[in-house]
Amino acid sequence: MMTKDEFKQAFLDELDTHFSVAIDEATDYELFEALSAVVRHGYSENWRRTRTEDNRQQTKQVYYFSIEFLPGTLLRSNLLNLGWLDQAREALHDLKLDLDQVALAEPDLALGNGGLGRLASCFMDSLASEGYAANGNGIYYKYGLFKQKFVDGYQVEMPNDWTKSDSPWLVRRKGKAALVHFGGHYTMIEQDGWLTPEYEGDQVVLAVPYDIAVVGYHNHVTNTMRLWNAEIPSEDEIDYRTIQDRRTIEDLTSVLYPNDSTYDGRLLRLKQEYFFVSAGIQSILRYFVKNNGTNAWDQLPDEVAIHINDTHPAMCVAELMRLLVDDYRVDWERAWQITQQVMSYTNHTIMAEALEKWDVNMFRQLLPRLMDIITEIDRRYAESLQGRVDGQIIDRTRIISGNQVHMAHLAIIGSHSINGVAELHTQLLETTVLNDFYNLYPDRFNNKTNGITLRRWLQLANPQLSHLLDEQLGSQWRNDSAQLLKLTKAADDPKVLNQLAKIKLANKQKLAQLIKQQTGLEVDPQAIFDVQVKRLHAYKRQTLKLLHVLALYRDLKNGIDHPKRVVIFGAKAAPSYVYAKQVIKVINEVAKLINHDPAINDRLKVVFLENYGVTLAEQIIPAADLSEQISTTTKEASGTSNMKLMANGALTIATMDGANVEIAEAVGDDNIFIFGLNKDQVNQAYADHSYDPQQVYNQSPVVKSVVDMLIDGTIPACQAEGKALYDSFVQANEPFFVLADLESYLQAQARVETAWQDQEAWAKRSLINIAHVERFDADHTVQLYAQDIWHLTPLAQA
Ligand code: 26V
Repeated sequence: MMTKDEFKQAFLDELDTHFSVAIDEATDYELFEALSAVVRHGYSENWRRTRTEDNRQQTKQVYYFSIEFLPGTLLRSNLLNLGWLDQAREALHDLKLDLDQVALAEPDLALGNGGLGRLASCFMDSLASEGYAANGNGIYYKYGLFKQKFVDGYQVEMPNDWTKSDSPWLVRRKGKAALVHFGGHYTMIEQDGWLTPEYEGDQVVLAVPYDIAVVGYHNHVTNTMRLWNAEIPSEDEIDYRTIQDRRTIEDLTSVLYPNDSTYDGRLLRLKQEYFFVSAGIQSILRYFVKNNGTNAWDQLPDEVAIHINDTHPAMCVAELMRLLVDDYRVDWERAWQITQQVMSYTNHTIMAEALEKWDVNMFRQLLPRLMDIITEIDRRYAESLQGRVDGQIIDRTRIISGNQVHMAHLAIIGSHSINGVAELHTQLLETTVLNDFYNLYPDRFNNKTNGITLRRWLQLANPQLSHLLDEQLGSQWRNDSAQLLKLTKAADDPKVLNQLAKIKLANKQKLAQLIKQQTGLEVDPQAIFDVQVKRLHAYKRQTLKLLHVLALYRDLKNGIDHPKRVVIFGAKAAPSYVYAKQVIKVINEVAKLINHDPAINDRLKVVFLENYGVTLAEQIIPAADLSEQISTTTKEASGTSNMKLMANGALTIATMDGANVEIAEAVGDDNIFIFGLNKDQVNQAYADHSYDPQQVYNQSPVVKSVVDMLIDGTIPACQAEGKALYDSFVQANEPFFVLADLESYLQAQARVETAWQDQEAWAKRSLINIAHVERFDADHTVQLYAQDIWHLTPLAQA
């Protein structure tokens, strides 16, 4: 434990030691660094002890391989988990400082794009908090996810050179470096009766780990997230001749998701994937051998689980095989059994475009030995099924088909567990994209619905609501979200409902200030705060929200009134995704039009906040009344902003897609607004091409009148983009059913408006949403992974 006064002293000491400054001379970043130094002292012993405890108890550990992590900021989250948050807040207050203000100096660690990377970070937090020995394994990108700016309504990407600010959370561990080999040729030579590859002309890259402590909640467990940086090996390790050589090495871990529209871009991505996979697996085996020697490989599955987060690390399967067979001389069959027991795989999308396939020639050039290993895995796979199943099924499920390496197939064939991320998503995997595999290996498939860490998304993001929950339930819910269900007892207590509404209003006032600061716009905190925050993608249908905004605008202009509403967007578009960028431009122009139209008189405001990311999400989500989860049914694997918004008392308007289905089940039909085509209707339309958007457009006056606003000159300064959106909606076989769902969506929004009229009933629905969040708590989710997939038991409490 740490008292307030101890904290204050420790903080002042750090400020003095590091910077020799008094408080009033220190910059915000110096204050942040001094605080982080105190925090590091708080976990360093636990960090060391957790490693040695794992070792002593021979506890099984999971290694979560993910090409993306999105931790956001760590100062407050580490303070919370150490149990020091209140003391720190009070100590700073005594010194006339505001912790939240100082915390703003910390930049987001943004080494990911969206849901997949944030899920990985939520899981890291939950695994440590549930006491599991877990390790993250990823890439130390020099440039994180770009910073987004709007210039003239267009998205502009600025580099995110985060390493410049010297994050206090990373520890470089040169002593744990590994060498990773690319390219060249090899020949198999016999050594003591074992065929071993001899390499020639390969490029050698030094992988140096940067470790970040992952502090568990009030439990003395501190795990590690390891990010690998590509560096030039020193001259005694390898002789590097040309500047070009050196540059290609440094480029390897330079950027997150390099542009994949060129050959070189794709090659770089493949290199990145192998780089962190090889370094990670080497370090796992090195540690295992240190503890067990080189003769205990059958124990590997008792001590190690390796998780493949989406297909990007699918090469884990082949790399483990390579190291076992080539370096440790384990028989192929035995190595294969071990590999399958160790590996598990999560699929995060059914969208064909996102299922990775690599050109065989590219693969062979970059990774000649690994390609041959994969070829052998593939050959044996086909052989094992020969004569047992239809040849077409074998052809469809092989890893190598034509000139492509199918990474999902590699992950599936090499793993004992394959899971989807929501019930509907798993069911769709089983019945559609992975149906052949499901028929072959039904027992390997299972569902693990995503979750979010309530520590970050409720305790830290919404302290006032957390306080109300303490008053109502005691503080136990902070450790055990099942307690939240008891909140339903207060569902008819007007006092509690009133407090809940007051807290929401206070959060909205705070967000209104931020909006004012960032955009200059005044918004009314009494209005409905209607929020859609997520990556910009056609299937997520920010366009549908846009059409609703246009419908409201048209009504207001025609004297048809609606409750006051502030529509808030946050979204980044992939830099090369032209359509997504057009959507941003149109939304920004529509916002400008509406926000400055005196006839609207503030009844409707549209706010598109720049640079959506973890920190901005923490500010927006607690202030939301309405959560927009309006993807085309079957397309959103799960979604996780839906869970964060629900936990903060927003009501959801949603299609029956991803985890929305389970949210609806949890809160009941009265407490959610469902609309749109269901999965059978969508799949039917795909199958028989029966969707005719032109027909919808021609037959529905409502649809036509709204969609026409995109091309009739209503919106100035974005004619081309407006036309592009219009064309996308009416094109034959439009895959996202925007017009098909529009009327149903507008009707659901009308139900929202009716519900909003009765504020107490709204607050009651909000309370019921909060009460049912346990199902979506990542603590719960990782327990299921630990039990069903990884077979871990928690570390004994230290
Ligand atoms: C999807 C697509 C769609 C087509 C074009 C390119 C492209 C690239 C990436 C992706 C998504 C890749 C995987 C992913 O991030 N999936 C997200 O994972 C979240 C965590 O499980 C889940 O909540 C989201 O629904 C899912 O989209």
